[in-house]
Amino acid sequence: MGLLSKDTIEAFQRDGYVVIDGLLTTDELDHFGNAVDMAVAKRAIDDGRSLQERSRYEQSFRQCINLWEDHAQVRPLTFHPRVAQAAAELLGADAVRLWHDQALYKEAHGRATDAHQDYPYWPIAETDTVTAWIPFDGSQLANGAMGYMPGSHVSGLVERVDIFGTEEPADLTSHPVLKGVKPVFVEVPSGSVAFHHGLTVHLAKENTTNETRRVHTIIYLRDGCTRGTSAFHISVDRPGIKVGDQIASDLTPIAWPRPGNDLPATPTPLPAMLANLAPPGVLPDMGFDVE
Ligand SMILES: O=C(O)CCC(=O)C(=O)O
Repeated sequence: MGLLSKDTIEAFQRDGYVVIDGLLTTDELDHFGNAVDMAVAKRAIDDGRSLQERSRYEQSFRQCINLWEDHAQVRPLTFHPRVAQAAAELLGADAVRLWHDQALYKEAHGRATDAHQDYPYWPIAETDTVTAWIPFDGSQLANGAMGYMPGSHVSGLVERVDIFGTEEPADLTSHPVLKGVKPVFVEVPSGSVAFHHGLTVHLAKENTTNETRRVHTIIYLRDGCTRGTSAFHISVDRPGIKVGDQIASDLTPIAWPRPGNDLPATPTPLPAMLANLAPPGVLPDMGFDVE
């Protein structure tokens, strides 16, 4: 049986984003919020840098990828059946796989997130991807609310913006293809989940408050998607998926539907050669311990 209304699915197809209320209970937010807090703190333990000492990109948020791997308490959130079912229905997919999860903790006075599309960062041939953005305390304009450019996912724009470098990137919101479109900043109530398509141009405000904006995100792709290019990405290079092959491995398991809502097994550990690709804490630890 479907979870989402026709209106919700149509809004996503039209705008490239939608906020869905009531996907998580208050108990789940408390429980998973604590689990992700602990996981992020553990990943950050060896990073003594102040916000100012971090890179421009890192000043926007502390990013911890694939917490589901090394933190068993986070796994039921990353594979939350209702959130994953909603993602599948938005994509019109019979099944979705996980691309990866990531906590995006925008710390007090963290910088704005530069406008970008996600899909150009991923070597996936098909564009059927969607991100679930879960703020444990809801999100407000003051603490880093997301903004979306409505319809940008069907504008034909596919532009890789380098938001990782030292220079301020070109402002994608002013791209000629998007003339007349303005970002819509959205406050997400607690318990709701904001979804955006991989081609939707999005950005986030700075966090002007003294509290961290605590967000966990889950990126899904339609089951059956294939690797499009040889551009490096951990989600396909780690399991050795070749260009043209279906993206299917223990690192990108089916998120929905799962028989009996079981949880996927821990994937094959990260090879040592890939462990130091990212700043401290971004990727799962080598020889991690699942609690
Ligand atoms: O949370 C943010 O500030 C940015 C989120 C984002 O870019 C994403 O989830 O794709």
